[in-house]
Order: sequence, then structure tokens, then C-alpha cells
Amino acid sequence: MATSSVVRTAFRTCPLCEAGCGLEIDLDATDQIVRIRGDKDDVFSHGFICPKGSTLKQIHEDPDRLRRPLMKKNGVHVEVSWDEAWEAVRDGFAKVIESYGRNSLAVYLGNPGAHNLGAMMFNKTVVQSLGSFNRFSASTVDQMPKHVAAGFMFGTSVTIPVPDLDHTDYLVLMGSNPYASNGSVCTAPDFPGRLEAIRARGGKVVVVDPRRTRTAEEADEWISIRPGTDGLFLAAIINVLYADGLVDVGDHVRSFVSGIDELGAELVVFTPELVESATGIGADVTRRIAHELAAASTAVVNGRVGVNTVLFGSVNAWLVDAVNTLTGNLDKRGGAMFALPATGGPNSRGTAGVGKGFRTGKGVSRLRKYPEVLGEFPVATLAEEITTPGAGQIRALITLAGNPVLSTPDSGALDAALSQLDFMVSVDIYLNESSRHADVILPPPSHLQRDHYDLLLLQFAIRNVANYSEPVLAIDQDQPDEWEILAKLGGVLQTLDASIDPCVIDDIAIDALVQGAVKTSSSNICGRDANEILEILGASGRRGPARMLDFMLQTGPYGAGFGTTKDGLSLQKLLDNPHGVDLGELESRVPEILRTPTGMIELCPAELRTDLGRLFASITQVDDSQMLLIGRRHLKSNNSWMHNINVLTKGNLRCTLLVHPDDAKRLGLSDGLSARITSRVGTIDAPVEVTESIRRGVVSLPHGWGHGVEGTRMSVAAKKAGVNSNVLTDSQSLDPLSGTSVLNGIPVVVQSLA
Ligand SMILES: Nc1nc2c(c(=O)[nH]1)N[C@H]1C(S)=C(S)[C@@H](COP(=O)(O)OP(=O)(O)OC[C@H]3O[C@@H](n4cnc5c(=O)[nH]c(N)nc54)[C@H](O)[C@@H]3O)O[C@H]1N2
Ligand SMILES: Nc1nc2c(c(=O)[nH]1)N[C@H]1C(S)=C(S)[C@@H](COP(=O)(O)OP(=O)(O)OC[C@H]3O[C@@H](n4cnc5c(=O)[nH]c(N)nc54)[C@H](O)[C@@H]3O)O[C@H]1N2
Ligand code: SF4
Ligand SMILES: [Mo]
Repeated sequence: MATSSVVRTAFRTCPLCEAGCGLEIDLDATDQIVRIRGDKDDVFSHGFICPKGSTLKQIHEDPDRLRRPLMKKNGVHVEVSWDEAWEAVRDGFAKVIESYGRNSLAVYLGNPGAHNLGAMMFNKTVVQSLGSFNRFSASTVDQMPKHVAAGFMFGTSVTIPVPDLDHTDYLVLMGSNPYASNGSVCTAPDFPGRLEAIRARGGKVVVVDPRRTRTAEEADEWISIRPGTDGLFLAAIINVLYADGLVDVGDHVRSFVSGIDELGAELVVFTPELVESATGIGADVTRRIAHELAAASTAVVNGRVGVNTVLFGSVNAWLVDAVNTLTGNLDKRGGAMFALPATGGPNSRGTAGVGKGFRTGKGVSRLRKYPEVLGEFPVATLAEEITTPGAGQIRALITLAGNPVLSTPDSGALDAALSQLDFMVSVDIYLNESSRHADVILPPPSHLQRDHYDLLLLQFAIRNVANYSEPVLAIDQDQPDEWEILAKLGGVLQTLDASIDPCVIDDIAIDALVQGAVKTSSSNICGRDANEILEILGASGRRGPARMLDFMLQTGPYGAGFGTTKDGLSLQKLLDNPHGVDLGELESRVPEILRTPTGMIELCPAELRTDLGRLFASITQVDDSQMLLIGRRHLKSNNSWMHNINVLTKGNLRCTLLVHPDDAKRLGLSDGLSARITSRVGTIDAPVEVTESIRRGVVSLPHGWGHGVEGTRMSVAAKKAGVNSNVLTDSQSLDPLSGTSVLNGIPVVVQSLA
């Protein structure tokens, strides 16, 4: 289409991954999208975009995307009116609650909710309205270890330091591949460009990964590690720091760090020589890296998916920040720093420098007795909690933007379990592998039809920015916004009345926020009249997430305080700045950020050090003859749900098993032919791709594939279905401290099918 037909341009933050790139969206007179480009004036992304960003158009236009609620009638999903859908939701829950009580209800929150303002504000309404302890989310197949480590070290689960990418001289990336993923729990649009800039200014980038990823290829050094052994490598680095007198936390934090001697004593046994045969990393390399980290003027280690979704996820997350602290790089420019998000958060509210601290295990899961973490249980236990009779057995499930059948371990068992539920509701845009089990599917509008603010991800940004986007396209007639669906779902769960108005729930929520703030001494509106604040908030006619966001911005660290701080932040200010507001580089936040009971950084917290015995025992448990399966991501995939977009999936099938040539030879495997992969819990067949880029003894299969299942409606994805790698991952194998599943380093047997 000719660009001359463009009549308006909208600016919007991309909600598809954590990078949060600014998009420039051109529309014609009929509100058709003509083109989506990177917004070169965006204060954070400066025009960067990846191939997924422009497909917001294709997602919006996808004929398979649900526009009306679906209800299962005689085993087939049919479109129904919203009224009929809500009646069915009410009836379904009422029956289950009446028969089995509220603890028979469960919820699973998926990943896109973390990129969704409405979900960030109203998912908790659904969760709390259940009145059940059965709460699960994608966090326990992802970043939960980071929350646990941060909680115990710094006092809140979101006090997670991020690598100061733009200023560091030395970066060690462990278990992450930002050339494909654009980074995670580290919000940095154009992560690859920022890595290249480190090298361009004379710095060094080291990648620790069992696979020579694109990120590893572009780095100065690739360290090939045996999957699952990063904890040993990190412990050995720390061991060297102590043994060689390199520990120096720096004057800037010295009086706020406790546990330095204790940590040294704990790790004295983890010498590089002792762990070398387990990690596959020579003791000389470990020593050199430790010395380089200590010697660099600024340095930072970062660990993500590949070191979180393993047996020692929490210990790994802890030891990463222990290295950063011991080398003097915590809370220092070019080191590991903390964001100060515009909406505030648990580490900018309350008393500065001290707090209640962090705790897990306020309850335990019914069957396997895993401790509660952040109010939830490991998703790896969901299937058995559905299928095992007894009080608290799950009979009804809600999935909110989640596809656990493709995303969580032992998915064969979970798939079977979901079909045994008495009732299931999915809030989802597709009829897919998980939502096909739902009795009712409630579809939100497309991403372009909603407003956006990265409430969660700006907590972990490498620069403080604030950016609000209005909906680009009008919402369809009769279509409720996602927040309205969630608020109403919460209301229906509470009252068992299908006619409840979501606005009532919304009004209660904002009222509670304002009433709380005017009574809180640390709030910038303490002592003000709550009604006056509510009137100001209401004057704009806004409600829902936008009104709540305005409140959070105005009362946040840069806030306008409802008229008290001239030029302070408010939603109006963000509306006036469609490319975002830059709030500057990260600045030191210790000790103000700390919320531990002691007011100290806990370098050797009891809850984490108890797991070091298990780590030590793992040294001798390595079996060289065992093949290990790891995952991978592709730039043009997004977990399980973007394979229905033709422009992203065209070309060769990407769901292949990477095998090292030596292993291929030994096992009689060759390019393009099928291999059978068997783990303790499942078997799948996948085409082989022989490559030198993978470590010997390791094979890699991406997750999020395995489409084309009966009862789904994703016609493009079905044509290039791939196989579900989570049929192989084992729900019995998890990090005990965080409940996070082991998704990397799965013992498998690989056979030729030729
Ligand atoms: N083996 C293996 N498994 C993994 C991983 C791995 O590395 N290896 N990675 C894990 C990680 S990090 C994650 S985050 C999880 C993801 O786990 P999930 O969140 O369960 O899976 P997704 O594929 O992200 O599914 C998202 C669902 O949300 C729907 N959706 C998309 N946008 C919206 C929206 O705006 N609103 C609503 N209501 N629905 C929407 C999609 O249709 C889809 O059904 O997978 C995990 N699984
Ligand atoms: N294009 C695209 N972007 C995405 C996503 C997507 O699916 N596609 N998903 C989004 C989500 S939900 C998340 S959480 C992020 C994740 O973003 P990242 O954390 O960057 O995750 P991955 O790209 O899976 O990279 C994990 C790396 O860990 C390596 N690895 C596996 N096992 C080990 C191990 O034992 N030790 C070490 N050191 N490395 C290991 C793998 O080889 C892989 O290269 O990406 C987000 N962005
Ligand atoms: S990198 Fe992530 S946020 Fe940026 S355009 Fe791609 S999908 Fe969107
Ligand atoms: Mo994730």
C-alpha cells in the first residue's frame, strides 16, 4: 500500500517481550494499519524493533484470533454472547464451590499478563476472589529464583539488580541469549546493540552457555558449561575471590553488607579444581574469570533462564549477585544496579532502608508439601493436584493468558489432567492447546485495542523511563476491555452473580488505593482528603487501569502529588510525551532501597546457604555418559503463541533437535532425519540438525511447539506443528527453594529413527 494513504500515526510500546520497544504505527483513513516501524524518537529504544514488533498488525487481523466468547457445547466450542458466557461462568463456579468448597478452585497466570496493564492491575482481583490456596503461574517455569534470591538478600522480591549495560566494562552473561530473546528481567531495548557498544568502547563480554548462541558468537569469549552446573562455577569463582584476597565490596556499600565472612567460610570447599570435572570448565579458566571480574574497573555478572530453570535456580541467582557484591560492583555505575520505577514499588514505599523482609512457606502445597512462594505453588504440581482425590483437590481452573500444556513440565500428564476438570475458564485470544479444555473462553481485545504501560518490567529497566500508550485502534462493539473481563471475573467469583458491573470492582479498588495512601506517612499525599484526590482522578473521566496508573505515577518517586510538585509525573504528562519521558540513568540506591529487617544486604542468608550442601553433593553426581536436553528461543517465536503468524513461521521448521557432530556420529543421526528423544516421563520424535555450536553430550529443542492438536483453532500453526519439548521435562524435578521447574539439563536418551 502506498504510504500516501497514511492519515494518522500512533505511538505505542510493543507489549510482546520485555524490551518494550517504541513503535510508530501508520494508519489510513479507514483505520487500517499501513505500517509499523520502530519509533526513532522513543526515549529508550531509539527506533529499534525486532521482526515480532510489526506483527501486532497480523495478530490483530488474524482470523483465528477470538472475537467472541466460546462455550463448549457437546464437546465443540461455539460462539456465544457475552451474557451467555458470563451465566455459564457463574453456573460452573457455583456448582464446584457448592460441592467441593473454594479450595477446589485454581488459577494459572501466564506470561503475557506481565506485559499487560489491565492484567497487572486486575489479575490480583481474580486471584484474591478465588478464596483458594491453589495459585500457580509461569513464574515457576521462569524467574521465581530471582525473586527468592532478591527477597532474602535485599528484602523484597522485586529488588533485583540489573546489569548497567550502558556503562559496564566487563559483562558475564550466563544462561541467556538476548540476540534471540532481547533479554529478561533486564529491560533493555536493543540489548544486542548495547552488547556491541560494550565491546566498541573496549570492554569485554563473556557468555557462559552450553550452546554457542548468536550472543556467544558476538562475544569476546564463550565458555561452554555442562548444563545445570552454573552454581558450582559461581561458587568456585567466589572461592577464588576469597582465596586470592580479591574480595572488596567497596566503600559505597561496605557498612551495609553483612555475611561476608560467613559466605567465604561456606564456599571454602568449592575450589575450581574440585568442580572442574562437573562443570567442564577448566580450573584455570575459572581463576582467570574471577581475577578479570575483580580487576575490571566495572564488571557485572547476569544470569537468566538457563541458570534459573535448573536444579539450583535460587542458589544460582544468589551467587550471581554475591559475585557482583564481592567484586565491588553492586549498586555501582557499570555494575549491578537498581531501577527506580516511576510508579514506585515495594522498595520505594514504606520506611527507607529497613522492612519486614521476605519469607516463603506461609503454607505448603497439598501433596508434595512445597513451600508457598509469593502466594503460589509450583506449576509442576498442578497436574497431580487435579488428579489426586482428597480435600483441596482442584476441580475448576482459570487460565489467564497462559498455555501451560505447551509451557510447563510433563505436559502429557497436564494435558490429560485438564480434561478431568469439572470446569475450566480461559481468558485468552486463541483456542489453543490449553484453552481447548476450557468450558468457556473469554477473549480480550487485541493488543492494539488496549492501552499500555510496562508496570512490571520497568522495575527491572537499565534506565529509568516512563511511557504510556493509548489504544491505537478502537475496541469492537460489545467487546469488553481485558481489565473489564478480569474485574468482572473477580466479581462473579466473589458474589456468584453474573450481572455484576466491573466498574463497581474498579471503584472499590481505586478507593482502597487512595484511602491507604492518605493514611501512609511516607506517601506524598499523606494527610490529604481522599475525596479530593478521588475527584481529581475522576475529573478526566478515566477509570480502570489508566486511572490507577495516574494515581501510581502521581504518588510515585517522580510524582506530581496531585498538584504539589510542579512538573512531576502524571498520566497527563505521559500523554503529552508520546515517545516517553526519560528519567535518567540508574543511580545508587543503597541503603535507601533495602527492606531487610536488619537494614543490611544479606550476603549469606540462612534460607539460601542451607542449599549449599545439595550443591556440593551434586559434584559427584555428574554422569558423563548421560545426554542432557536444553531449550532454546528463536527471534521469531514468542513462547508458544505466535506461531499462527505466517510472516514469523515461514521458511524451515525451527523445531529441530540440535546435536553435536560427534554425538550424531556415535548415535547414527544425520541432518533432517528424525530422532527419538526419551526422558523419564515422555517420548517425542524430532528432526535432527547437526551443528558444532552445541556442546558434546547436550541436545537442544525449543519449547512452545506441538500445535495442530484436535480441538484447537490455530490454522497456520497447525501446518507447521513441531513437537512439544515439555512432554520430556519432568514435573518431579525442581528447585526446592523457589518451586521452579528444571527445564534445562533434562537427562534423555536419543535414538536414530532412520
Ligand atoms: N521447556 C521449556 N519450557 C518453558 C520455557 C523454556 O525455556 N523451556 N520457558 C518458560 C517461560 S520463561 C515462560 S514465561 C513460560 C510461558 O508460559 P505461558 O505463559 O503459559 O505460555 P505462553 O506461550 O506465553 O502462552 C500465553 C498465552 O496467552 C495468550 N495471550 C497472548 N496475548 C494475550 C493477551 O494479551 N491476553 C490474554 N488474555 N491472553 C493472551 C496466548 O494465546 C497463549 O495462550 O514458558 C515456560 N516454558
Ligand atoms: N524471540 C523471543 N523472545 C523472547 C521469548 C521467546 O520465546 N522468543 N520469551 C521471552 C521470555 S518469557 C523470557 S523469560 C525471555 C528469556 O530470555 P533468556 O534468558 O535470554 O532465555 P533464552 O533465550 O532461552 O536463553 C537461555 C540460554 O541458556 C542456555 N542454557 C541452557 N541450560 C543452561 C545451563 O545449565 N547453564 C547455562 N549457563 N546456560 C544454559 C541456553 O542454551 C540458552 O542459550 O525471553 C523473552 N523473549
Ligand atoms: S524486541 Fe520485543 S519489544 Fe522490541 S519489537 Fe521485538 S518483540 Fe517488541
Ligand atoms: Mo519467561
